Amino acid sequence: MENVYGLLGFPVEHSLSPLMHNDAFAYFGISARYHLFSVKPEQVGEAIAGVRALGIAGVNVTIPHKMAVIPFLDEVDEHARRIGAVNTIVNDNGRLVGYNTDGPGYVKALEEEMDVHLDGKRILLIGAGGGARGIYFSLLSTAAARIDITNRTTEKAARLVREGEDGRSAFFPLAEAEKRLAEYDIIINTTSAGMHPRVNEQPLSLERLRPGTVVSDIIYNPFETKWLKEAKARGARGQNGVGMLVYQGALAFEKWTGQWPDVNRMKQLVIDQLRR
Ligand code: SKM
Repeated sequence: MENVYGLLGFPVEHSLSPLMHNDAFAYFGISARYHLFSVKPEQVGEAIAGVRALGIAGVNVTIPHKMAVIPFLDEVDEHARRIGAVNTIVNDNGRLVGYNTDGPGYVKALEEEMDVHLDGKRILLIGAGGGARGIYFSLLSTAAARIDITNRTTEKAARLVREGEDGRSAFFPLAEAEKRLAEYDIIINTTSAGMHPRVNEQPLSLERLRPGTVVSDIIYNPFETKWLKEAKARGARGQNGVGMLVYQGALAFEKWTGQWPDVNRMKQLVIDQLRR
């Protein structure tokens, strides 16, 4: 019988996950299909009960349900619990286990796509929302030298630094981070500034950017934000959000099937679709 996988979210229509996963299932000759499930916020519990009742083999979870699904699961792994968000559920013979592959996917994409070794690196993270949390806690498990956070408002970012309980992190207001920009080897935007339709906004001024710095933006719509273009024009090595999307999917695929998919193939499919 064909295994069913899918994405729970609201909205979900825009998702590129079916493209990546269905191609990978076909590639490995796995009899399975990945579907989109539009789930209203008030029906998250029923949706998870549906996953159980129908024996759905695994799901991804996207905005706005990543926190809301947690109470309905049988187990949540430590990393996902720390982040407070689940994006991947494995149905292990009726036991629903939650994971978060967003942060680990981001870090893997940074290391593999950009050929970056994080040991001893000084990193600046912009933003303190859901995306930042996953990336921050994943970076804490690397040997990076500094993982500082800047954000438009203080409260959430300062809380994240406190939660991290790690001597390698500090919070800086935006203006201060802009002044210190040349101190960083890697600068990561996790905010939605620059994302469609806010395409003219930028998360932080790049005036003091040091050429050769890795500048990474988790946005992939537009394919390259104005900010990322400017960073490249100033001599940075730029990375857009396609890598994170692909690697979080690859890690989920591996949890479901035990197989590591061809990430370059997944990436090409996504790029072709986005460039259409
Ligand atoms: O965490 C991922 C999720 O697994 C899939 C997704 C998508 O298909 O748009 C986006 C992210 O939230």
